[in-house]
Amino acid sequence: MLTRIDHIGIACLDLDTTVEFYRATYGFEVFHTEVNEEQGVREAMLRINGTSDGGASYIQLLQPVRPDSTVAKWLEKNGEGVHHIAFGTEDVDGDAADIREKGVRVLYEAPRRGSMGSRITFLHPKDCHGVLTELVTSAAVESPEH
Ligand code: CMX
Ligand code: CO
Repeated sequence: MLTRIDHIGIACLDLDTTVEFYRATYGFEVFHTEVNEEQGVREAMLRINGTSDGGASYIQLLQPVRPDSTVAKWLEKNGEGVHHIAFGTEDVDGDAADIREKGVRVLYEAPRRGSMGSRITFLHPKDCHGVLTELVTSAAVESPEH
């Protein structure tokens, strides 16, 4: 079951400048940064609020680290802006399977690694009324001792 908004993914040209905008304008601080080589991004997670299911909600700022990455291609076409939304679930495998049964294309056979050790998959935007949609099970939910 999808129980929360995990994050909103925003594509930007320069991560440091964009992080500074979110800090100076809204007071949001960086909670975590990492490079995800597989996804081709350097990212900053800005934690907005915690939720009762052990997860939290974030703004995910994404800067491409290679020109052939999905985010680089998207930025070239669209410029900076909202790239995807992500729903949180305790069971990304089960929810992805259920959604696939409904005829929506799930992009990965099995969930891959997302921010902070989470497990993620994506639904094709053309099957979701134009919205690239990510499903996330956070590491905190799977191993609450961490
Ligand atoms: N939101 C909405 N529509 C999108 C989109 C997005 N982010 N990205 C692409 N599309 C649309 C395009 O506009 C295009 O539509 P038209 O045919 O009408 O022009 C269509 O989908 C195909 O787009 P494309 O530019 O040819 O791109 P690809 O098919 O090569 O890739 C997708 C699209 C969704 C398969 C790819 O972006 C993908 O695999 N995404 C999942 C991984 C990802 O986004 N990783 C980065 C974030 C990592 C993280 O969150 O941790
Ligand atoms: Co994301």
